[in-house]
Amino acid sequence: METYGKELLKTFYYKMVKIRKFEETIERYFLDGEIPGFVHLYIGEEAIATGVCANLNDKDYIASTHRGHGHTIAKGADLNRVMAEIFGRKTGFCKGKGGSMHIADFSVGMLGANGVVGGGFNLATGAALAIKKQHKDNVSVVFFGDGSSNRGTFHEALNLASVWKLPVIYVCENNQWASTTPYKTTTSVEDISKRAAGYNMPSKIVDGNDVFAVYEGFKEALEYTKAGNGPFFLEAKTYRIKGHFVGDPELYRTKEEVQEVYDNNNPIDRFEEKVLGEKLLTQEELDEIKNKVETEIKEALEFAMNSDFPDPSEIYEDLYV
Ligand SMILES: Cc1ncc(C[n+]2csc(CCOP(=O)(O)OP(=O)(O)O)c2C)c(N)n1
Repeated sequence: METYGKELLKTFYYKMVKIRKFEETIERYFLDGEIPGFVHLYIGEEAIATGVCANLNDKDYIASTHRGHGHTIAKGADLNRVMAEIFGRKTGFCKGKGGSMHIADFSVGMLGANGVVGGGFNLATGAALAIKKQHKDNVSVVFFGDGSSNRGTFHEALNLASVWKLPVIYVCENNQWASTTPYKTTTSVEDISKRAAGYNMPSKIVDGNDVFAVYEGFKEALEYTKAGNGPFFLEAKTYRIKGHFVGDPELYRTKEEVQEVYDNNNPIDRFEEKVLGEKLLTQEELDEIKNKVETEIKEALEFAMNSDFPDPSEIYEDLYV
């Protein structure tokens, strides 16, 4: 393992706790009927967005999924506007007309969550084509679930990215479930990354619940891609701790299965144990970060709650660019 400075360690913790607390807050308000539409939570997968985005800057692009809050927060989008969008308020990124699955913040390179499973592949690959055509040195990243790797868009995008040697990194979040379906019952390979070989693309598997492993695995991908070699495939093994969406009765798996992961393979607990055990950070430093996050979430909630809903007369605005 490489040596980590305190600032980076604090960033890891800050981002993971921010995502976790944000998602817990959204869950509560959704169940109280305060949030319209649908929400899919990223709880348990925080180390992936955090470890990947810690390697990126605002000029790099990411394309996200229906489970996109964590990616958005990790990429540095303004929390107030993320919250406002989910609450359907005018001050949100899509003026409250998109909601959870349509959050985008181009100012930090976040090209968008996506209600279409597999919708991010071609967006991110297209962005990588633009980077290449413009001779820039940034990269494009797409986060996607194991289930979406069975869509045609996955195969089309990987093929062209490889042929054209595009600066794009495919980050598979293999959380072992696609809605109600265990991925092993629908997917021809156990490791999704095996599919990269079919497109002549190097790949790597990392423990997606270990932020250090994700950070280092992605760094390797970035170095490869930035050197002009073309795309790279990173598979992060993880687990979806919450239901597919908030309100999912989860009749397809046992509570014990989920609890086992929550208790023994929780990315935030694992990080705390490591940094405290190896005396890399103190309990006071962790508490300070947790308090900062609590304050930010509270402020974002106030911002959202005090914002107006869009006026029905605006419904046809912003449909075309
Ligand atoms: C094109 C398309 N097909 C089906 C759906 C319905 N759907 C929403 S999420 C989902 C499962 C996605 O599984 P995966 O890609 O593994 O992501 P995860 O939910 O596990 O993060 C499905 C089938 C959809 N939104 N879009």
